[in-house]
Amino acid sequence: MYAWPASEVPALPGSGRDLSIHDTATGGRITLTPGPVARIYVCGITPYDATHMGHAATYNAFDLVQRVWLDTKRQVHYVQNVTDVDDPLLERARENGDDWTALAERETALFREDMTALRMLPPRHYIGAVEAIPGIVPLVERLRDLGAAYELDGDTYFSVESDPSFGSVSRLDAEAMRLLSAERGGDPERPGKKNALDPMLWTAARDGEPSWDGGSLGRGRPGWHIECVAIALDHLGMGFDVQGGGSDLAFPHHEMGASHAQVLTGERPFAKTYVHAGMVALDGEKMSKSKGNLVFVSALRRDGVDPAAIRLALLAHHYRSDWEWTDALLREAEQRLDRWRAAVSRPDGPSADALVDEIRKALADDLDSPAAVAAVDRWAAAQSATGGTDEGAPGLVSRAVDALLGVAL
Ligand code: 5CA
Ligand code: ZN
Repeated sequence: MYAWPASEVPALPGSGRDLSIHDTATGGRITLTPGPVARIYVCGITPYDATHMGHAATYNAFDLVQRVWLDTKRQVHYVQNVTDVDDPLLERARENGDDWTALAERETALFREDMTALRMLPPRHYIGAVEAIPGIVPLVERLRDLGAAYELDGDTYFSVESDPSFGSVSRLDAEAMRLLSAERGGDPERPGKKNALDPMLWTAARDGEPSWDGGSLGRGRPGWHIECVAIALDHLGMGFDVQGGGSDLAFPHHEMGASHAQVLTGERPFAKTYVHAGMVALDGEKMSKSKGNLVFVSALRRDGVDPAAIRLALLAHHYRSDWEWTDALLREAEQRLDRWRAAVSRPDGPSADALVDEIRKALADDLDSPAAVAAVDRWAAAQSATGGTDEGAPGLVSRAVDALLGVAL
């Protein structure tokens, strides 16, 4: 499906630095040195509600990854999915007496508008679960033929024991996996499974639910993890540079995806690095559609909040930290935006060459956006205190803040 329009990324003098990023699977830093084309897969939304600040924070982190790569003159092959058929979407549609396809289309359209307003660069391939079904079915059949999948009352499950490296993404112990599996879409209590953790690959058609032709699997719909595997393998192949998402995706989603792909291809790794953003909370609890404690990007925009201020509020936090959304953060970001805009609107200012390098250095250092923001703050403070005579400086700052942080001044 179509994604959304790309905002222009201004070119900067010199070249950026290679990105060193925290990898969940090793628990340490990895310096990424992709070839001329960097490959990234970022898990997309399940479109049953609007984009909240938690989603926006996660997509902001991976937008920064793209911007760092573009600044090193690489091309970026970025793929994102939309989980446009899944249990929570069907449940929400049922509760509201809504048509599930209409709900998914409406919320996906709103997501596109939010991403555009926030200057998040679009993926090159934006693929819905439904449109991926013809590619998913043969993968599930292959897993079954390899002995890595089995049938239970018409449903098809993946056997986690078929992957000797199962567990290597999240590195959790069995008990933690079991708890998270129950919380995050798994069914560890279902009798008859070979291993309680085994996830569904293909759900047999159920009354009142949509279903598709599954070839030898029978009619049904795809499981969640195989959806992202099929899309990533189709558009990126094995060994792509980064798989990204919020920290709630490390297990089971990214763990299971890695296992599916590794068993299917006999190769490792699925992704070279697994990168996870922290969780944004509201009133002390993780912001989530199921809890309903949400601040929506679209609602703030409707209230007249400048999307650049929303983006600055996100950038003020390190992507790996868990943090709490408050109105005060937004006020602070609005004031910062005003200061930065005033500073770049002058005809000259203090030299900004060192600032560009500071922003580059901060982002290359595990996407340290708060350090990048602090560096721009210092330049803006110097501009307002003493000014400067460099006529190119305000324009350079504006271009750097846009190219590297996605904020239009
Ligand atoms: N469709 C699947 C991924 S394939 C999914 O998790 N969709 S989602 O709509 O629930 O979440 C979309 C992205 O936002 C995921 O990367 C998720 O980890 C992230 N996310 C969800 N809630 C928060 C939050 N409160 N803070 C930060 N990131 C969040
Ligand atoms: Zn995913």
